[in-house]
Amino acid sequence: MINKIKSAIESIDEASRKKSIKVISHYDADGITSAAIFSRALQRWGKRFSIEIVKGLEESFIKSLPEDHVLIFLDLASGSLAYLKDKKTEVFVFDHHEITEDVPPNITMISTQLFHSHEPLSGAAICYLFAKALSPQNKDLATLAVIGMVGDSHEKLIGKIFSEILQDAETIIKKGLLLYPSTRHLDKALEYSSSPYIPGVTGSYKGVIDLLREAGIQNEGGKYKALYELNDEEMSKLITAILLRSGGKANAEQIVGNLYLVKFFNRMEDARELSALINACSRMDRPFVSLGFCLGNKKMKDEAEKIYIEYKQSLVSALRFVSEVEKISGKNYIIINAKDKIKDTIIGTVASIMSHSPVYPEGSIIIALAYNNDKIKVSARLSGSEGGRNVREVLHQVVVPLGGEVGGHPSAAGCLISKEQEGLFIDGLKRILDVELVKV
Ligand SMILES: [Mn+2]
Repeated sequence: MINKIKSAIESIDEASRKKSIKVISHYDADGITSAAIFSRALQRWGKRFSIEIVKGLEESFIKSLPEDHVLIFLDLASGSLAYLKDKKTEVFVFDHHEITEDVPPNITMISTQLFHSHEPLSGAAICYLFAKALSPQNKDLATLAVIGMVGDSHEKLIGKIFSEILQDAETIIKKGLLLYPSTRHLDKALEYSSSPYIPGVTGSYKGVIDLLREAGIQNEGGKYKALYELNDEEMSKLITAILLRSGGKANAEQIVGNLYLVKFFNRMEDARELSALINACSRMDRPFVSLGFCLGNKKMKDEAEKIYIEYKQSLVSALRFVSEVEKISGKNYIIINAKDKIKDTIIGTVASIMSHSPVYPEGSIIIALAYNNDKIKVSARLSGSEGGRNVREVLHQVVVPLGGEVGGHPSAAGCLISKEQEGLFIDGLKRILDVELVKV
């Protein structure tokens, strides 16, 4: 891949002599960190460029892109090659998503998908390889690549390339409970974090104190250590105490893993927390604030932290809305049509939190809808960890006849439909969900 990157650098250099560069990146934490890495690298390279952050690539958007610019896509576009092949300008794609067709000749594609037996890398990690090949000075951007890897849940497997990125970023890795931020006082982190959800502890300060006492973790002068400061014995006692509380709903594999600690704005931070903060800004429609934050702008940092708090508040009110609103429910499923009461950018998170909540039995299907202008964002989740019906397949059966496309996995999937199809979609969904699956 590194040779492909080097030749892409030459091609971009050549093409950008006559034209200005337009970078288009995805709005999630991986896309924002990709954009931050790329813009810093281009700036140091002395290139003229502009940046646009998008939720996804629609045909009309691609058609509207100027052909007097060099187009560079980050963390997206692998599924949109059919629209891009008619562009009469140089197109570069740095991505890791599935490539759905042959790469047309006008597109230079740098993707982990093109290399068999390649380790899974996020978009930001690929952008970092580009930046580092451009100049060793860009090594200081490695932290952003770590945040991008974590943002896309690619951090579990530490392959050769990721391991080098972790080293470049001087990351501290510690095995422990997957609770973030691991840099915050443990009592507060346990009380406010819902992942993992600990019955009787999450949301209850008294429950937190009981749990910590049970695990033998003392406070010093009224203050608890942060999770990453625990010694091995304390960490293992805490994990055992949590597993006992979960009543079999959690297992060690799910709640134990690597904590990644990176230096950001001169402080030790949990990469998962930084990724959550960046995502929050995008979901609150302020992706340029998190981009500024990633680039080290102090004012944007303050702004991003404010937005993060607002985001958490809007999640809380969305969850309250969900618990109070009338739902369509049947055997093993529940449909919530939030209309314009919940933002389309947070409906997926709301569905995920519900699927982890003890309120819904294992194997329940949760489907949530929210308006996005003239479209409706649909998010489907399967509750619990023991499997059940394939929710991607369920959506597929309803949406494909309506002319839509479904993305995701068997336990978490989503799609976009037009608002006119609201009634048809819900009726179709009920029809398919009400069908009992006969086991053979
Ligand atoms: Mn990505």
